[in-house]
Amino acid sequence: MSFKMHLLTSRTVAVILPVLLLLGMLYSYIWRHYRDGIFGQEVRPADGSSRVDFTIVNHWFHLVASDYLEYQQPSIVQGSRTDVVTVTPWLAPIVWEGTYNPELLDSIYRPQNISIAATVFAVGKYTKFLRDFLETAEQHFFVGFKVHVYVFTDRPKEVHQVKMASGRQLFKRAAVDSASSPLQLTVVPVPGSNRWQEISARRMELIQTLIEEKLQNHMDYIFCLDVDSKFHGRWGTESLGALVAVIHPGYYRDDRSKFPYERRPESTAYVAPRKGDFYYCGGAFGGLLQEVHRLANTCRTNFEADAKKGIEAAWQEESHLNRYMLINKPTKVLSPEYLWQDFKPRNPEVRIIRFSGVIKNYADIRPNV
Ligand code: UD2
Repeated sequence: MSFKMHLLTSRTVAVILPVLLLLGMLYSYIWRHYRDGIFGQEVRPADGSSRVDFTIVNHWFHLVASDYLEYQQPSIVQGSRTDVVTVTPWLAPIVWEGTYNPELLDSIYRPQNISIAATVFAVGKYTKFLRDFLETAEQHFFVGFKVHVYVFTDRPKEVHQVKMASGRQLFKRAAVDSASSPLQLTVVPVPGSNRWQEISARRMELIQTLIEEKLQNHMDYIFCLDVDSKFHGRWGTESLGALVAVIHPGYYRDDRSKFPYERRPESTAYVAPRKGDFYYCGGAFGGLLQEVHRLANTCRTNFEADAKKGIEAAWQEESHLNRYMLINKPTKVLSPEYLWQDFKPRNPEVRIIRFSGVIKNYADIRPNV
């Protein structure tokens, strides 16, 4: 190569290299802004590791109402419910009938095309509750929205019988609302157990795995529900929030000293005597995928740490959930309308029962007593 040629090549390299570098920096800057705008900021785990956990989609928190919808003027001086408390001390709404406008809420969430996963466990004889659970979910649970129910069971054949008996592969909601989409159903096979406590407690681990392996990037929200229950009224967009807890119907008028928290300090679920907000149900909770994943992961880890010490919390995963929610406050709290118990007479402040546990004979259905 001649000296001139050599000079030309080194000059070209000297010019092209910085230009390429600049272009690279510009590209990464633009991409980062574009990605954050669309997907939100990356959420890094609390332990400071570099593993990317989940992404938060900002537009979910941006509430866009239709310009054409007319509805009753909300009052700023007169609450629609004065007989109950409708906000927590950390300013999360407590949802009671009469505190929200369902049409307004649906009109905000429908254009977002959100999807909701629901998990339900039917292990052993609990499969007998599935038909009523699914059929009533079809009528009342997020009608008009994309809902996918995941049934965890050791008896998949019995779930298929429920599906066949309903006369269709998918549960259709046409009878309720012609605009609504069908309820999708997936059966997840799980092993059985000789102990009901283990079945109940193992749910957190399976929910965590489901989110990681199947739901991430496909669904927006998740609700985890007890199968021995039926829907009787609307459960819809008013229940959406980042972390959603349901107040247990059995203790909501009691002093917190009576809450059945885990009281042994050796347990990771321990709650001290003068602590506690509300006692929440293990039978219904939910929220955004990443929030429920964090909850399930923590409860499962704490449950395992206890097991190593030979401790099982007083109410299994419900105790761990209550401990978790005491520290990680729910952003939306659902009143006991969202999980009542059929054997309990309805109190006057409960104007509607939306979801309720059926009366069951524990000795008949549990593998152990
Ligand atoms: C309460 C809670 C429940 C759980 C439990 C403590 C409510 C309304 N219920 O209900 O969520 O926290 O206390 O462990 O808050 N299951 C089976 N097969 C079994 C046993 C249980 O599939 O053999 C599943 C099933 O989905 C059932 C759930 O576990 O709905 C909870 O079990 P449960 O209903 O027997 O517990 P229960 O009524 O004491």
